Amino acid sequence: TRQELRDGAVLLRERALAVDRALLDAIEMIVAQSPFRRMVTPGGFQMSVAMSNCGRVGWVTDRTGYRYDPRDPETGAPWPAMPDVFRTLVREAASEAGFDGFAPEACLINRYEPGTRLSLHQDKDEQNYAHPVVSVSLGLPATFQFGGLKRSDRPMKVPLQHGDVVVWGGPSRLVYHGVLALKDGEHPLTGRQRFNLTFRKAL
Ligand code: MD5
Ligand code: FE
Repeated sequence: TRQELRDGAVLLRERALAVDRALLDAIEMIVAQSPFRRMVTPGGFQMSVAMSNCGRVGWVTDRTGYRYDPRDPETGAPWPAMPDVFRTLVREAASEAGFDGFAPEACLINRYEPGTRLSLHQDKDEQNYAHPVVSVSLGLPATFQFGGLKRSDRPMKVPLQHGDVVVWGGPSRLVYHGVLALKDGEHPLTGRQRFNLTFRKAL
């Protein structure tokens, strides 16, 4: 099912279900090379979400700021390549939401455990906001918050479940968003975890 959450934000419920195991296997391969780690924000806070990346560049934060980096700062090596199963799913989903030819070079992999949250923010570290951001949810359900272009706009709550894909484009590309503290639970494929893949054209 295809549901427009607001102008430019399209929720494709369970769109990734047919390839869920392939996506999770690929995550396992990636984090064997570039392990999950909790990064530090420029303000000095350690994030509760653990992150890794694949693709030509990866999103990182440390005391010096946010950036896209071609190398994993923890290992010094390039990030693992973006698997074809990621590339194909995301290209198709973006197309279904009205963005043909979406070819992201960055995939941020977020890992949430019970209690982990992502506070309200905008994604502003990319060069060109004409490209959408595509996100894929796997494992435990989460409550996603998304508001408006001002932090003070009251956010609306959207439950995101295993296999859901969201395409954030057009007027939704720069809206404030976050994830509420993950509720404890058990998912047959991921246990007590939620993974989110966030695909962006960074360059
Ligand atoms: C997550 N990750 O569930 C989310 C999914 C992040 C992040 O927010 O920055 O790693 S991506 C959600 C997103 C991206 C761009 C725009 C909007 C939402 N939006 O307009 O609401 O781990
Ligand atoms: Fe974000």
